[in-house]
Amino acid sequence: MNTRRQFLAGAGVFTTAVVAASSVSRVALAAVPEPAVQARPDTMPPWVPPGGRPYNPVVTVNGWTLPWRMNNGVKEFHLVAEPVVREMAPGMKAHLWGYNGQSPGPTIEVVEGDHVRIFVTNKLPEHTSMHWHGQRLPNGMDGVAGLTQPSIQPGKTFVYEFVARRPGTFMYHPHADEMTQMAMGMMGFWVTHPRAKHPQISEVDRDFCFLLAAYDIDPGSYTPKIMTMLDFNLWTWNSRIFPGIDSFNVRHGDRVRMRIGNLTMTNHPIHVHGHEFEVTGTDGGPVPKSARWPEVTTDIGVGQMRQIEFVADEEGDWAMHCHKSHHTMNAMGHNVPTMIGVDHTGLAAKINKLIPDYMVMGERGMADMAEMEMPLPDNTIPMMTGQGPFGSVEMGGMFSVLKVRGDQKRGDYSDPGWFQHPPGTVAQEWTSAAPAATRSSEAGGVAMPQTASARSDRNKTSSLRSFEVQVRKPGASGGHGGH
Ligand SMILES: [Cu+2]
Repeated sequence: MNTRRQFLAGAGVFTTAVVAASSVSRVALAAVPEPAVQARPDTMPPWVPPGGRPYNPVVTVNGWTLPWRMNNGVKEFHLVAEPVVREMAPGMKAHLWGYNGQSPGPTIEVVEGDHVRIFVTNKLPEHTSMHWHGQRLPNGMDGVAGLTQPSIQPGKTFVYEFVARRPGTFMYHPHADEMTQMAMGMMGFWVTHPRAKHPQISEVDRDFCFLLAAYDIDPGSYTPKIMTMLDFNLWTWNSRIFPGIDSFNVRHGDRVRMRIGNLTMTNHPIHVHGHEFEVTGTDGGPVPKSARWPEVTTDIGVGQMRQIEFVADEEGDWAMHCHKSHHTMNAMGHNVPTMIGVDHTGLAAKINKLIPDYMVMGERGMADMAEMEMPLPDNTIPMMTGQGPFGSVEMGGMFSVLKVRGDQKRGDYSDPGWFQHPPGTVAQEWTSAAPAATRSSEAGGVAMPQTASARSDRNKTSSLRSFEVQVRKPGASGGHGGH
């Protein structure tokens, strides 16, 4: 995680790169703003715009905001679709496709009513397009290759132009060879701030955003398997996995907003410890205050965006994660048989003759995985990892920590370190005698007495099967296999 010094060192560091003249004509180059490129995977401080209408900028977790230039009243951005190397966590890099040096691409922030022009340059080996997910815009700007525009061929630049008509949380991603391009990490966030005080949009002290993305990268390799539909093994926030996801550092009493978009192939119930939040906005805009209810977990469906808000009024280090437990594990956490209760005695010695460093795991549960020192393939993060102040937290994937501190300064997003618990407020071992549990009967009851025929069918495959046999004419061949 970021130290304060690293965080400040990263502040405002943007490098610019001119698109190679061979890929874009000189005439176009003169009109297109230089694309900003960011190679660091750290959380960049909020980008306060130098001009235009003011707003309270968002912070993209392990990401950054794309600078723009004003051109006769139009906000101009330049996105470059290109292969990138993304550090998913220290010790693991992935070869992805993204925008302006990163996956996900930089966050675009504008104000309701802004006239926006976005240049999109394609430096990929295949065509692409850009869809502005959730926006009201002219149909021809919607970015669906083949339907609303020709695709952007390699080396070409397209320009999109529209007015950001409604405030809210949006995403951008290709609508061309989507299966490949989204599996490779092509996506980004878009925030449109309200132009004035809005009755349903609160002003907040901290405004975070991140995208949920899933990858299937075999341990020891670098490139996602794009044909995977369900069996992903890396569950990421902004293409980062725990322990590589920065903590959410806030001041005690801050009103905190988190904007979350889901571009994976499954839903993610996002759970925040220690606080209740409300969903204050969805894909379609702000939720009316009268329609909100308190939650500690909210499910974010495929293709959806949610804004959650809460007052951070409990100090501490609060876990925050997807509640699907396989989504808080890294690669190697799947396709492992359950070995709880299996006696491995003697097995390790036999396997060790073949594979010297092999260790058996799972006899007592999978926590051994966090402690094991079995060598991993290169470029692989342990399945369960992360060292907290009290030991291993045995997590991976979609997990981070909300750090609420009384002495965090306003606008300071740096990591304050571990929480110092007041004396007597930490769960501890009970060292006196504890009474043995009183156990009730082992046999369960039934809601109603079973019928005689159900009892007699118990040894047949099923009562339904015996019914089928009865109604089928003798000798008739059914369509069922096995008959
Ligand atoms: Cu999940």
